[in-house]
Amino acid sequence: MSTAIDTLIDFTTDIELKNIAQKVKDGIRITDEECLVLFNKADLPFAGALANFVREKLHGNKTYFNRNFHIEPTNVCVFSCKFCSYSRLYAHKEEGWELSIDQMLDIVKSYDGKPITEVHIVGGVHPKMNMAYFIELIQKIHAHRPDLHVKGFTAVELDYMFRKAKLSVEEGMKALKDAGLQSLPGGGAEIFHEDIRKEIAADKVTGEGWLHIHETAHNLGMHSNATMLYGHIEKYEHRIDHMRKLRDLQDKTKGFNTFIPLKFRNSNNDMSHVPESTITEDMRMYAIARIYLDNFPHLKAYWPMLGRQNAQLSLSFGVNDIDGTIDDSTKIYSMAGSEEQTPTMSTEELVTLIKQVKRTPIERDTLYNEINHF
Ligand code: V47
Ligand code: SF4
Repeated sequence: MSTAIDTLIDFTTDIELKNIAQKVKDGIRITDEECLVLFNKADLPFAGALANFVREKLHGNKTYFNRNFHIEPTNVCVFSCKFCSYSRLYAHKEEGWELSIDQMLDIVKSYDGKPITEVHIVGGVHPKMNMAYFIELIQKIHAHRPDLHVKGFTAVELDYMFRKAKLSVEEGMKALKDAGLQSLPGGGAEIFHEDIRKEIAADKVTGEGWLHIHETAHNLGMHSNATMLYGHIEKYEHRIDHMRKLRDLQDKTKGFNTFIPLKFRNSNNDMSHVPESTITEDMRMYAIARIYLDNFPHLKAYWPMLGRQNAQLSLSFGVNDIDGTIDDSTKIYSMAGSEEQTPTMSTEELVTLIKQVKRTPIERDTLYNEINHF
């Protein structure tokens, strides 16, 4: 019986695209050159059909979400990424916020009795918040609620913490793991390629440094995510370079759970003159990532940044995870101009959103163990 992908192959006249579709059907990894062909030539229906084939081969209709909240310890930051709408430079720290350990524990306690499975800790890089401070925070969260998975700290925060504590990456990561840190979020990756990184995020951890931190975490048995900030001044070649470095590391460690493309939002930052990508380009980005990153189990659309309707749309373009309930606990995207100014969704809303597009909602924990089918 002829399937949708056979029909796609039959009706594609461009020989390069036809060969790529055949490879995807046969489960053969595509090369960087072929990925560039996709970016340059594949229209949305073509890229989407291939990505959907991969997505359904891996997950069928299953679409994951989790029940989580964020803690953002501070928006004061020693770094000065040009795309960041959120941070207040350390020099102007009185304009920002800083939470004490007790205030953060109060946030955790406000979820007592609620079926939340994950706390995601991420924020600016405040020099006062050092290793000892975060070890105490993690230990106290863990002691109060041992069942809560602590996913925390971008490689940017970790790199700064470890250097300040004069610890190697391995020593630092081991100390945080011993305190109760269970996995790393994917932030801080931006674009690894030096030509772009030096323009948009000149003073923080390098691409190599980011990858080394994640590799070290993986070698200690921890899992992590990876992001890519796209749709600004980078070219397709830089996106491919970024994804290749992730694919190579994943071949070595198998420690990444999820790839999360993050659409650049242009409000209230030093790159406000750079136009945002179109929704067609966003969906092509998801689709091509799903096709290229054949060793990443999951592809996430982060709805607080993309908006809930676009996140719903992405479920037809390779995405199988839409993050979590969030509970209005993050400011990063509302400050950057997202439509979602107070991001929160109840479990019922997430379930409805997924069911409306005929996918099957599944609540997961951070490591993608299935908790509830709806
Ligand atoms: O690294 C900052 C991004 C990231 C803007 O691992 C911006 O599950 C767009 O990584 N436009 C931090 N993006 C958030 C993050 C994340 C979020 C959700 C889930 C996970 C996960 C990780 O936010 C930063 C940066 O790439 N960001 N400013 C902006 N103007
Ligand atoms: Fe600081 Fe992160 Fe903003 Fe860069 S993106 S300025 S590291 S908070």
